[in-house]
Amino acid sequence: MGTAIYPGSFDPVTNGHLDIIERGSRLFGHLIVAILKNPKKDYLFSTEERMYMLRESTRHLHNVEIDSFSGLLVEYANVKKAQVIIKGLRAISDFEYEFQMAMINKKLSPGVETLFMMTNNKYSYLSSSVVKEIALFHGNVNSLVPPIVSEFIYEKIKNKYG
Ligand code: COD
Repeated sequence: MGTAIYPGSFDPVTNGHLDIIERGSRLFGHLIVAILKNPKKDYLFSTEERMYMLRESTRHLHNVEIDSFSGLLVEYANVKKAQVIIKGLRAISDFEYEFQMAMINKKLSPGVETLFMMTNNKYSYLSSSVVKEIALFHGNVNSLVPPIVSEFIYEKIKNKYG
């Protein structure tokens, strides 16, 4: 069944991410959801907060591990002995970027395959950025994110942007 990695920023995790995690966990023996720690990026949530929300949202999936990494994804995949990187695709715009990333990753580490999973059409419009924007303007995000994210996001945005 093997090990796969589903990498991302997850700032914060959305129902679109969760759908890919649930489907991915049925395809592999072990699925590692890996949060990128990029010091150059201004995240709304800290790495620990993003990990906590992912752990709470995936408690029901017993072969899913939540971890974080910095540096090159393929190096992390090799350390974890993962043969597959899972990416979610929503639109043609995702494809162009992800195609380039898959080619670069293949060049850097030919043994690691990238597997693309199409979005569930219920979530094809959904991204962490859209969720943050709705919450910033006090809109309701309950149907877009796991309950733990709804619980924290308004307070977090208030503390960050006043
Ligand atoms: N439906 C389906 N899939 C979705 C949805 C949705 N509604 N929303 C997001 N996704 C997918 C995205 O397409 C992506 O595959 C994944 O979920 C995570 O999304 P995000 O937005 O949380 O994360 P990104 O896109 O910011 O993550 C980028 C990476 C961390 C994967 C990337 O930057 C990376 O690999 N960085 C490490 C450095 C590296 O190795 N670079 C490559 C060589 S230059």
